[in-house]
Amino acid sequence: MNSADDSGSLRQENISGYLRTAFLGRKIIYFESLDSTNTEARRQAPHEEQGTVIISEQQTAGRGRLGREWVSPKGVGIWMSLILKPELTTEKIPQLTLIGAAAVYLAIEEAGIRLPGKGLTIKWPNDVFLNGKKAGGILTEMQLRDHRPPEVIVGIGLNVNSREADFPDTLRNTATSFQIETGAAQNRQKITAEILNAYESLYLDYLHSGELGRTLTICRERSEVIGKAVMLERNQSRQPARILDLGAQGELIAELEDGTIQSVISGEVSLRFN
Ligand code: BT5
Repeated sequence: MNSADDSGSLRQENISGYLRTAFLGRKIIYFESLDSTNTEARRQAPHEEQGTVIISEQQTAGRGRLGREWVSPKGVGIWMSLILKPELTTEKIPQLTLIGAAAVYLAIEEAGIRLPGKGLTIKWPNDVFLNGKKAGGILTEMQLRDHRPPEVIVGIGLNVNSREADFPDTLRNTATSFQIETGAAQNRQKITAEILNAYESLYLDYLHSGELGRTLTICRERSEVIGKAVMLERNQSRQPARILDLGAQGELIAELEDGTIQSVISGEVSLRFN
């Protein structure tokens, strides 16, 4: 993509044609470069309506969870943040991350992208894997103001057309993209719109029913972790466990070595494969 020809960019006009949403992505604030779309969304949330989306072709300070870095090179990925203002109590907010992962799965189906091998899986609660390597992640953040619905920022990062050379050496063996896995460049504009289409639908289901419904079905069926032995990492502690299932609220149900069953809420732990 060069600046004279903008037809490949993620500007609003290139995405709108694929959108079927009522409110999500109807306003896209577009940047060629930004520190982090989540940081920008936090700045904009107080004066933006629910549904506004921040997109940048590149992030210079893309963020993962717990202060980790998210590598976001120019023009090869989808780096976007959704501004939501749900009437939900705070314990119901982490589930918006699972909706993000499920929306990415549905979007890829809807875009007709076929992946060889085991395809797209979800490593609870926020990682999108392709054939066992990480291709995306979700970062949900919240800011509270008095007597108003919380401002929730759902940041979605997806490596679409990244090539191996786009990843630093430290990620070469663990990161992948749709282009690497399928051998062909994919349409970022359509994928972006399909994520927004799927997100809005799953989000409205959740708000109306209070249940995760289809999100839970997808996160279970496409789980990278159910049935596996993992290390639960919290702060400094590490605990071996076997993952049995996801509960109705999207929590992880883990069996510890002594046979006790524990449910784990997202945000509390990271999972590491042994
Ligand atoms: C995540 O964190 O996976 C959440 C990533 C969210 C990124 C989006 S992009 C739009 C929005 N704006 C932001 O600033 N962020 C959001 P976590 O589970 O903590 O994983 C971070 C780890 O993934 C890093 O420590 C690396 O090991 C690895 N990583 C970093 N960049 C990667 C990439 N592009 N592809 C695959 N793995 C990556």
